Amino acid sequence: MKKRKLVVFLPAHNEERNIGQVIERIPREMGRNWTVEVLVIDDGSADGTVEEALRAGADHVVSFKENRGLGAAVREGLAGCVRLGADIGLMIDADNEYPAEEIPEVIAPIREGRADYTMGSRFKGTIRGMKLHRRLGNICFTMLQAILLRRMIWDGQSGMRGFSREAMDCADIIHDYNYAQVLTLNLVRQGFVMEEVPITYQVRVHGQSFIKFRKYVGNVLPAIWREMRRPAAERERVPRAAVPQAAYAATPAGSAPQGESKQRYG
Ligand SMILES: Nc1nc2c(ncn2[C@@H]2O[C@H](COP(=O)(O)OP(=O)(O)OP(=O)(O)O)[C@@H](O)[C@H]2O)c(=O)[nH]1
Ligand SMILES: [Mg+2]
Repeated sequence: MKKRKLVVFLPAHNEERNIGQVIERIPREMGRNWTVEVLVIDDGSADGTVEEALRAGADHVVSFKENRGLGAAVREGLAGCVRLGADIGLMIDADNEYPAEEIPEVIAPIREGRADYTMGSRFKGTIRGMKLHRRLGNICFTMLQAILLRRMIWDGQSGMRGFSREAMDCADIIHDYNYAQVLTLNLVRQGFVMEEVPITYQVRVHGQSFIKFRKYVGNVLPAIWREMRRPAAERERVPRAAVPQAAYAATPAGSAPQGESKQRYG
């Protein structure tokens, strides 16, 4: 029986003090029928992020020559998962704030065929150390998405998300700066089923958040506007009641990504 594959990908920019710990926390055993691979998207880091990632056991690294932004890195991560033949992709921040050992729970709704897109929800789970203004910012941006999609969302800015193969194939991130809101709007409006899973979150111990309020709002709000103006091509919805494992076919690794990047696919 052909094994199924989970690719865990980490967008990273100058995370040499954190990325190794995240990779070491990733469970490599997911049951007999599964293989787990780790892909790092290094967004022009100027420190030892890549060396640390490889030391900790990363299987594949894509390095952008220059910093392109988190949206561009996540776009490349999703494409990389598809190239590597992943049945499921799981994105996790490289700053060691999210619980890599809870990956099995976060992808469970996809494995069980209930969802195409999952978000590890801090607000449904446990939050340690998040400052008040960050909480409020998260609540406001989450409410905006909930209003636009007319459904309940608990945590629209999570840095831990799971994707079915089909969701990875169809996801389109409209800007390079960020992905958090526009990716959810894009996938849900295409008809993909989203589910939130409670997770345990601990604010970063090393390094700095890249979020600068004015720059964030100035980039994210126009991108949400542009995303919402795009026609949402509703997919033909085929109910996928727990698809038997053998029915999934892993696609062979495809062509290399375009542009300024260096790859070390294992
Ligand atoms: N691709 C890319 N990733 C970045 C950049 N800046 C930060 N990151 C990565 O994005 C992830 C999240 O970064 P953070 O700075 O913690 O931002 P955040 O998690 O959205 O915000 P916080 O709530 O403050 O933690 C980490 O894995 C970073 O390494 C960047 O310029 N490009
Ligand atoms: Mg963070």
